Amino acid sequence: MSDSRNRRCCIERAAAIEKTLMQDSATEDTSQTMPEEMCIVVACNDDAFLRDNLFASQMVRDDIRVHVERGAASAAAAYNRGLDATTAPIVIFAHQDVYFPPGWDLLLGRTITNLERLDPDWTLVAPYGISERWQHVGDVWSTSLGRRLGTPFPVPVRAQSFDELVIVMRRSAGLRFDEALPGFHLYGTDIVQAALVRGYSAYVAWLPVVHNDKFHAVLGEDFTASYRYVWRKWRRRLPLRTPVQWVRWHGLSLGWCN
Ligand SMILES: [Mn+2]
Repeated sequence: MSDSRNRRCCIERAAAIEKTLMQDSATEDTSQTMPEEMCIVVACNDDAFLRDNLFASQMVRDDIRVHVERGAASAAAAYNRGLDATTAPIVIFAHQDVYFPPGWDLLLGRTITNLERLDPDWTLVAPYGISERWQHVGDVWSTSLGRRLGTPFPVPVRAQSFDELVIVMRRSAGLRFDEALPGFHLYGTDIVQAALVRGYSAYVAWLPVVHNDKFHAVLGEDFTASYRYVWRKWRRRLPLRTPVQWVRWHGLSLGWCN
C-alpha cells in the first residue's frame, strides 16, 4: 500500500476520534491556552512523511507554527535546537509521522487548563506513556500495529515514561533534553525522569493522534546505546518501564519486548 493510501486509510479509521473531538470542541472554554501560544518542533529525515502526516493536520494548516530540524545527531540535540529557535510557551515535540485530528489543538488547550487547576507543577503531557503504576496508558492509532491502542479516559494520569510520538512541554519549567543521550530512542523516558527529579510532574492525557509508524521488527544497536545510557543514568530510580520495554537493575530486559 502506498504511503498516501495508507494515510487515508488510517484517517478514515480515526474518524471516530475526530468525531468525538469535533463534538468536544463545540463547548470551547475561552480561558484555555490558545493555538497561538503553542508551536510544534519536529525532527525530520523524510520530507514526504512530514508532508503527508504532520503537515496534513488541520491545526498545522490553520494555526500552529512548525519548526523543522534536519540532520541532528540525536533527538535531544534536535529538540534543544527547536527550543532555542522558538518562543511559544507550550512546545509540542512531534514525530514527522504523526497526524493530529481536527480539534486536537483545542483539546490540548482544554487539557492544559485542567492540568493547571489539578497540579500547578505539571510540566509535561503526552498522548501515550506508562503510568506511575507501570501500566500502559493513552489512546493512539498505530499503523504498524494496525489498531487503536487504548480508549478515551477523562482524567490525566501521572506518568513515569512517555512514548516519543508526541511530547508537550511547558517552556517556563526550563527543562532541556539531555544531549548525552545518544540516538532517537528513550528520550521520552529520560525527559519525564528529569522533570520528576526536579519536583515537576508529567501526565498522560486523552489527546488521541494517528501514528503512521512503520513496522519495527527488531530494536537495533542504536536502541542499545540509548538503553544503556538510560539504565546507567537512572540506576537509582529503577525499575522503570518504557512503552517498549522494562529497564531493570540487571539490564537483562534488553532484547526483550513487552
Ligand atoms: Mn513515529
